[in-house]
Amino acid sequence: MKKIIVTGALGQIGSELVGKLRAIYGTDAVLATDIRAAQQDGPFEILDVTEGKRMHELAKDFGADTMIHMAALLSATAEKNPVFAWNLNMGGLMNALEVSRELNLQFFTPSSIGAFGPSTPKDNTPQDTLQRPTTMYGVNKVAGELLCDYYFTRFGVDTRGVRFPGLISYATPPGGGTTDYAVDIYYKAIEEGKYTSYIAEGTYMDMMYMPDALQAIVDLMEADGSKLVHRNAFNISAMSFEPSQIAAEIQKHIPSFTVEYDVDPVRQAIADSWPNAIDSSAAKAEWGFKAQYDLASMTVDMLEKLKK
Ligand code: AKB
Repeated sequence: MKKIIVTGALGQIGSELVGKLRAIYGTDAVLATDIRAAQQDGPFEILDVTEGKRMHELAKDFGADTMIHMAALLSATAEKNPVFAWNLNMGGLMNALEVSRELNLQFFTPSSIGAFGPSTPKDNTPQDTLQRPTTMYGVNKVAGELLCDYYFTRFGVDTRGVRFPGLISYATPPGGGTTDYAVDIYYKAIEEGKYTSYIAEGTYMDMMYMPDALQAIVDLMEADGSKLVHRNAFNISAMSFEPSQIAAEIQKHIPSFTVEYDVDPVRQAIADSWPNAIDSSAAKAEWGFKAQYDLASMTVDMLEKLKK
């Protein structure tokens, strides 16, 4: 990666990824784009990813050799507006893949644990398994995984990607996801000393701390392509927990912290359709995926950073 265009650069992952990429490859090597304007430390352009011609022009003028396509609606928001989600998630991805084909760009886009469904094995979910998701987000993610495979086998585009679990960060709040409770809980623990969870006790989901997610993107993009068997949609996870376990971990630092439950049926149904814990062994074997943070070390870091 030398000249990288990032879509969705102001989103939960994009806003931290751009900083990391600029630290590694240089400020001017990363063109951040998003549908809304923002003050940036480096090159920035407004881009609606449903406008393929503008995406092509921006990537070409920048001299990009890499596209990191992050712009997408998350699971809960997509469920509220499925038609818009289809148009944005699939239209944006098609444009990004086409621009990558036309300009011969290396390509990354994330899939998600949302690409699995209720008939998927719930524990130690294999890399290659049944995928019949019951959400629009999941339908988009499965179709996206297949499209990325297609662009590699049909056109030779160097497509790569992972299935992200819920991502937890102190820097940028997520928006519209099912796993967001695991971020909100830290904010509320510090601000109010209590949290009301919209996800029921006992609901396990895979999670990862943002620094590990960003490192995974860089590591996969830098990996030797000849060693990749899967290329796209690698299962990666750092931990799996349910709400009372993250609450107990926070209580080790804030003993008075309490949690109540007021379950949101929409997000609970989505969570119930996802795995408890996925198997990341293909990512470990093919490109050396490794997470540094577990629940305990992530909690120490989150609380320390948020208190500041
Ligand atoms: C969401 O909850 O929608 C995302 C995801 C797991 O893809 N965080």
